[in-house]
Amino acid sequence: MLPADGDRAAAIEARARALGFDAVGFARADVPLEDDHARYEAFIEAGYHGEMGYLADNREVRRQLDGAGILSGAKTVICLARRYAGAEPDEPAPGSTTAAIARYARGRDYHNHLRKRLQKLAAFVRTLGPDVEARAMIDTAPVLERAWAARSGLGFIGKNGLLIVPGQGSFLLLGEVVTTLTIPEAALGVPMAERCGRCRACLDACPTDAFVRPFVLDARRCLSYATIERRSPPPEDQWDALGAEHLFGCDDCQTCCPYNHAPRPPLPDDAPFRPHPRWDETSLADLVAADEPTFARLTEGSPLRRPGRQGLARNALVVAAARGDEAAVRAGRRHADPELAAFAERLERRQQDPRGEEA
Ligand code: B12
Ligand code: SF4
Ligand code: SF4
Repeated sequence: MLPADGDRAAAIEARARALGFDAVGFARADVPLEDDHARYEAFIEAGYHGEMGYLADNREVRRQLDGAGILSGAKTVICLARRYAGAEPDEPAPGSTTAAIARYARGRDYHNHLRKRLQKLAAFVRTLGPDVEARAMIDTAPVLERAWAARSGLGFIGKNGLLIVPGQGSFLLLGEVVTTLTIPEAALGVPMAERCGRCRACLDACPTDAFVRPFVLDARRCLSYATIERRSPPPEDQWDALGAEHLFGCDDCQTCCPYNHAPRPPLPDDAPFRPHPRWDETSLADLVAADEPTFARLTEGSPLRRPGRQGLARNALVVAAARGDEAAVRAGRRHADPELAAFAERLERRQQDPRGEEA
């Protein structure tokens, strides 16, 4: 028997929690974003997206969910968050490869395992009425995920731009199920007021001063962009900031946030986000020297595949130079890929002559 109108939200929430989601919120999908879309337009106009051309595509589609671009006739968006870090007793050893990987990326690729859970939730939603359509999304459609999550009352956007769920922090990933099913008004979330107060720890902690002002990030200056999304080598003026601890992604504007230090429930023991042992067994020199088949094996099912073999090797070289890891830098200089070898040489020259007086 189908749940009565008023019970639908409760049934969906129970199913989402059984699928491992830590927070669930509902919002109208047929009311377009206004302020958030204007912020997004301003971000693109300012060129803050850098080489991420895909962010500038489908600009109108990003305003709404109920058009043909996402799901015609959509009425509701179910916003979900899954926590991936925090409150674990076992931080990786400082100086290890694992410690230089952002927390979300130390285990399995969330695009794969969270998508499967979202698809299961979408399948469940389709059973809740005749002809109900539902589409699961996680970085897979041109959607402003944080803006919808904020509208659904999941949490608030902090000055670091991240969605923070009070009691859970910001080390969480977002996903959505958009559907033609309607949810009673009473179950829709109420957006939360921002709760940063006078704190500005994230703005001060950012190693590259990437925030133009609170809430607004110039992605071109963000180390996450430099190590994951950028296709060209990280610019020399970011090498020091990348330093010894930014092989892939950056958590600096989150580790300092008081919301990530408040007591939180422990993560489930079998969490797919648990650091994969392969990173403790892989040295920076291994990452630098890897040929395509080795890279494919090392990054199987891992977010670290995203920058490609050359990109990850370049990141490893920057970290190696900062750590004084000569074996890794040597592996770079001798690399069969002439671009990598030249990059390793530039790094080495800079180390010997940090002020560039040689030239
Ligand atoms: C492109 C992208 C990046 C880029 C650009 C980030 C950026 N700030 O724009 C780079 C590569 C730099 C990046 C980095 C990271 N990312 Co990213 N990224 C994305 C992606 C794919 C699109 C973001 C986007 O559209 N940016 C354009 C800007 C304009 O939109 P926005 O950042 O969403 O901002 C909106 C709201 O914040 C709001 N807003 C902005 N200002 C204000 C001010 C006020 C007062 C209010 C109320 C609201 C508000 O309006 C904006 C426009 O709608 C999303 C997934 C998605 N489809 O949404 C993941 C996503 C945002 N990333 C995520 C993560 C985890 C990260 C990193 C932590 C990874 C890491 N450890 O290295 C860092 C964090 C950097 C940071 N401080 O933002 C998560 C964030 C989860 C969360 N808790 O918020 C997302 C949602 C992926 C996911 N599915 O979970 N990312
Ligand atoms: S992820 Fe790192 S570099 Fe990017 S804004 Fe946050 S602190 Fe700055
Ligand atoms: S560090 Fe402070 S200012 Fe930044 S998001 Fe957290 S509470 Fe807000």
